[in-house]
Order: sequence, then C-alpha cells, then structure tokens
Amino acid sequence: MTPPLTFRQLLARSTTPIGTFCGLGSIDVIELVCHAGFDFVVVDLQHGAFDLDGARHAIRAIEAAGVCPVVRLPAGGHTLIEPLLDAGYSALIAPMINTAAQARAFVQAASYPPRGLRSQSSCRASLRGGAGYRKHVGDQLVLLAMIEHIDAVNQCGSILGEQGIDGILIGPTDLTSSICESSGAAEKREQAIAHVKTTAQGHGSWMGIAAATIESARHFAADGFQFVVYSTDRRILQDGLTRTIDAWQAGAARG
Ligand code: 3PY
Ligand code: MG
Repeated sequence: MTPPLTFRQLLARSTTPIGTFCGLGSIDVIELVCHAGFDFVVVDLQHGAFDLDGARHAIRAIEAAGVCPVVRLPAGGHTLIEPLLDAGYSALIAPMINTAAQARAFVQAASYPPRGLRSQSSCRASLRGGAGYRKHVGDQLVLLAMIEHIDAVNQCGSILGEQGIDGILIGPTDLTSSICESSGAAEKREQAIAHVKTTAQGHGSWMGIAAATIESARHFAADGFQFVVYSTDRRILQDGLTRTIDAWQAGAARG
C-alpha cells in the first residue's frame, strides 16, 4: 500500500487541499469522511469527543484509507503533543496562539533538543520512521498556529517569526467573537484576515482558513489560501439529515 501524502506533500500539489474537523469521536465517521475524498482529516481534540486513545485509533483508520492525518490540540494542550507525535501525527494545529511566547512553547513541545523539549522513546512513529527517525522527523513535521483572536492578528508577525512555526490557520468564528464591536465586526474581520494573509505571505508561511460553507472555501482557495478546513463532521451530518427530512416533509405536504 502506498502511504498517504504528508501534509507537506499535499501543500506542494497544484490543487488546494480540503479537510474537515472530525470531532464526533467515531472512527466510522472518520472512515466515511476519508472515503468521500477529503484530502486530510483534522482529528479535533479541542472541541471534539476524541481523547488520546481515540486519536491513536483515528490515525490508523485515516492512514489505512490513504488520507493525511492532522490533529488539532486542545487549547494549551501541550502535554498531549509528545504522545500524539509518538503515535505518528506529523501535522499539528494549536488553537488560540495569541503571542510569540505561546508559539515558542508549541514549537518546543514538538521538537527534540536542542530546539525543544520532546523526550525520546521508541514509539509507533519511530518504528515506522526507521533508524533515522529522530534526525529526519523535522522534515515532515508541520506546526500550524491558529490565529483566531484579534490579539493574535496584532501579533501575527512575531508569531510567524518564531522558528519552527510553518504556518497559520485562521479561525474566523473565534476571531469574530473577539472583535468586540456591535457594528462593523464583519468589516473588521475582513481587514484582520487580509492583514494576516499579507503577513503570512511576507514570511513565506503557509496559510489556511476554516470555512463554514463550500462557497467560502472556494473563495478562500481562489484568494490564495493554501489549504481550507471545511466545516465539521457534526455539521456535515446535521446538514445532510436536515436536507433529508426537509425533502421528506415537502413530499408529505404534497401527498
Ligand atoms: C474558528 O473559526 O474559530 C475555528 O476554530 C474553526 O474551527
Ligand atoms: Mg476556534
């Protein structure tokens, strides 16, 4: 079996990769998402039902389906970084990174010395990576800081300046809620997104964004974002169920 593309390999293709957040905690749902054709799956430990053990099962299912596994950590959940890397995840998203110091702590937890504090052990990742694992793990590792607070927008230059941060993922929902304005929040959010985008481009960093609709996902891809995370497994399922029952009820009303 050919191994799935890594996140770096996905980003090197000419088409914009699309993933979704999976938080329902179900390996069956993850398999459905993979077989639907998503390029990557984000196992969501921030808002989802997965624990470490669930995330360890999830990576096996995602890889077996030939899809790229990514994990979103809980906010401030750096103690999980080591076991998630040991389990074989090599693309990590840290939510709510608002300062350069938080970005540095993220990089340190994910890196072996001398850059970081990751401890060495034989693990699933080293078994698969072979003898050179420790030396080469950095070539595959992708660390993405979520920019989803207006403070993070103001600090995004220094966040992206931290060595080891490969890129950012904008979280428009939390970003909007951090813009404490009753009017003009949408315009401020657009300005904030444009500022982050220009800054990321200036740093040569990867930039992705969470999109609530497929139309906005397309818009962001056309606008230069290099990856999009569309919706969540929960919402996609809910939309499908709602559409189904709406169609049934529309027919019942006629019949
Ligand atoms: C946000 O938009 O805040 C997100 O975290 C996307 O999941
Ligand atoms: Mg968020």
